[in-house]
Amino acid sequence: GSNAQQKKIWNETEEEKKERLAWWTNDRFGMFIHWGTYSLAGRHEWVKKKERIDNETYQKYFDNFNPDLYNPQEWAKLAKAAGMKYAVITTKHHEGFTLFDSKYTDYKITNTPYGKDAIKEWVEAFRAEGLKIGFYYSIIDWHHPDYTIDRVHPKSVGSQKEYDKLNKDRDMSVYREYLKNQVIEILTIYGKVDILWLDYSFPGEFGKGKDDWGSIELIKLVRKLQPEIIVNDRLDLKEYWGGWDFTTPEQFKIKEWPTHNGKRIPWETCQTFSGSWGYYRDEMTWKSNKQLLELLIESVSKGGNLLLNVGPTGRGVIDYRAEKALYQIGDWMKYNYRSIYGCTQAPSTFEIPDNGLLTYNPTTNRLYVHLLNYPLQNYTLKGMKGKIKYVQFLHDASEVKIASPKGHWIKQELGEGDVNLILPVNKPPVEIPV
Ligand code: JFZ
Repeated sequence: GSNAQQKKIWNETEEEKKERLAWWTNDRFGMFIHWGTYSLAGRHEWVKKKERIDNETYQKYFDNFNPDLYNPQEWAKLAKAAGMKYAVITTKHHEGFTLFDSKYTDYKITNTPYGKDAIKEWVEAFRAEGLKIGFYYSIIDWHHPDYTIDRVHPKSVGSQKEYDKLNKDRDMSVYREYLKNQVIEILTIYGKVDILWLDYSFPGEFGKGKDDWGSIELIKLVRKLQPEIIVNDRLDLKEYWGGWDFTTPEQFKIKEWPTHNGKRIPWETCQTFSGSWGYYRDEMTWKSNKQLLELLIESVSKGGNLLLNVGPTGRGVIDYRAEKALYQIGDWMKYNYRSIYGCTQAPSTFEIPDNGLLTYNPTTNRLYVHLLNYPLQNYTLKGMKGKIKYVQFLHDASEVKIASPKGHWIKQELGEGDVNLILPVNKPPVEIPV
């Protein structure tokens, strides 16, 4: 067979894969949760690397980890209120600390003053709210004694010699086994897991890729343990069918639907409220509600999902700014969810209007026009004549009249196929602060 055929590591058809991902492509909106001992530092989840903190000094965050206000039911209720349908939590981030009770390390939550398995409680709470559950697991590990220290990371490029010395007693094959064992744990202890979010490969001269992680063996194991699971693309297996399910562009706006080998692929962008994934007390660049909503709408308008991140504090509470914004997003979702769930990019026969975004539900054949700025009195949909039967506002189902092109009082040049909508002068009061 073809090259791609030879590279198949498990025999799912394209149709079957589509089926397996159907709930996820339908649901569109999830909550990302970055929580670990770095939350106590309160200055970014990369603090250990950024400030070159050694294990001994970093230990204070472990010794003081005691989230007395941790109440995952509240988190789950918040996610649900925001209109999110799934959530992904860091079972272990790069710092190496596990929020679950692992047999393979002492560097775990059950050995902190908190003393309980936070993942167990989390899974129960999120499942109880009807949310799908996902596990983020960092394949990078800054704590494990056999993980070879990477030469290239922000602000710390040293000489090769220096790194050879640091790594002389480290053995990646031991770490590989550890990583595999922990992935087995998170995929067997907690029942069905809907998403696995592994993070991340950086193949290259100094980086780590599929051979370092044992990616092929690992993904086969994952598929065996959880046949329905949906996995991201950070194992460095992009060329392997079955090696990944969706791609994960980060903190930038997607220009268009991402492709691989010429085909549109499932994608999810993950985004932060402020400039950090982990709780960052002094970080002030918080996005506005309007910006956050646009991230969601824009993702769906290009066929993708949004995984919006919260970084709970060391006491186990979601920052009030994120909480407030999520409830307000929920207010919007309450009336507008129909333009998000089950929707995707509109067919190219529909031209994207000025200051607008289009989402489209292929099942109901409805087109949703998102006005990013409310225009004065009329709005032109170019090239849509004959393609639209009826127009209404989504929030209250009230009719939006289509101006008749002949004898229309608005003095405006209309193109042949253009449709002109007559809008109320005032934006209808929908009680959503943005
Ligand atoms: C990674 C982590 O380092 C970060 O702390 C956070 O967990 C985020 C979700 O994922 O950061 C990355 C990983 C990959 C890219 C960018 C940031 N990338 O491929 O562009």
